[in-house]
Amino acid sequence: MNTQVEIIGRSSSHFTRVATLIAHELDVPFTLVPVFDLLGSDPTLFAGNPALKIPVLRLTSGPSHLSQSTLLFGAANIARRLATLARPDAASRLTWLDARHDDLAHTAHELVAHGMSTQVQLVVAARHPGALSQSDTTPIPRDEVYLAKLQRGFEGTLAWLEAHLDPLVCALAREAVASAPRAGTSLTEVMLFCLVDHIRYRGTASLAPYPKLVRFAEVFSQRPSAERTRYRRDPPLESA
Ligand SMILES: N[C@@H](CCC(=O)N[C@@H](CS)C(=O)NCC(=O)O)C(=O)O
Repeated sequence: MNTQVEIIGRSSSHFTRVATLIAHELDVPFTLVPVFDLLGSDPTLFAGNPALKIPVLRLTSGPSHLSQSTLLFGAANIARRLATLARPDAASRLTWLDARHDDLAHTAHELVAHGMSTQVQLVVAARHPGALSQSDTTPIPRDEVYLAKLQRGFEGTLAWLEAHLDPLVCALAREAVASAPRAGTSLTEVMLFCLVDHIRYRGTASLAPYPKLVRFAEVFSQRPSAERTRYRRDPPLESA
């Protein structure tokens, strides 16, 4: 492959981990370019993402004097693009939802994506109390009311995923037994793993009510791609 692949993000971010874990699953070599300041409001801090979010995928190709870069924003978007760069045998390890119509799997995917976004808000709220009420463009209720609803919706989402985990994994794996380890995986399972493991890492909610999700994450964490992307702080860049 003569395309240089960079993932701009951070090793403690669950959305970034979806992208990096999938790059490992797909055997696509990449460089992680760490972002240290998530509170900045200059898009250049986020590799040009106007939404001021990570991860961003930067693909650079061509000889150095003529090289051209393409940017892609968003973990799921990045995952799909990485699949186009993978060898066919590696690409087939990952399955996507659109290939079939399974109502349970689509609803679960929506809730996993919602849970991931809520987790971002809960982490921000925990670190910067008052941050959620400071928007001058969107009328947001007082912190406590907003946070209580956020937390309630988060717990409801996790409870739903706990209750539907077995049929969900069977549907995604197209197999009858949910617990059997398998070679491939799906975007939905990668996202669910990154979410549950991030809740453990950040302590945003108790995982005690969700033993099936915990077990799912334990089994998933044995995949080499999961081991290689464990949550951690990125070391500061060496100054030149
Ligand atoms: N829609 C984006 C969401 C990404 C996202 O929320 N990333 C978090 C890090 S896990 C972020 O950029 N947080 C900084 C902020 O929200 O200010 C995606 O799918 O990748």
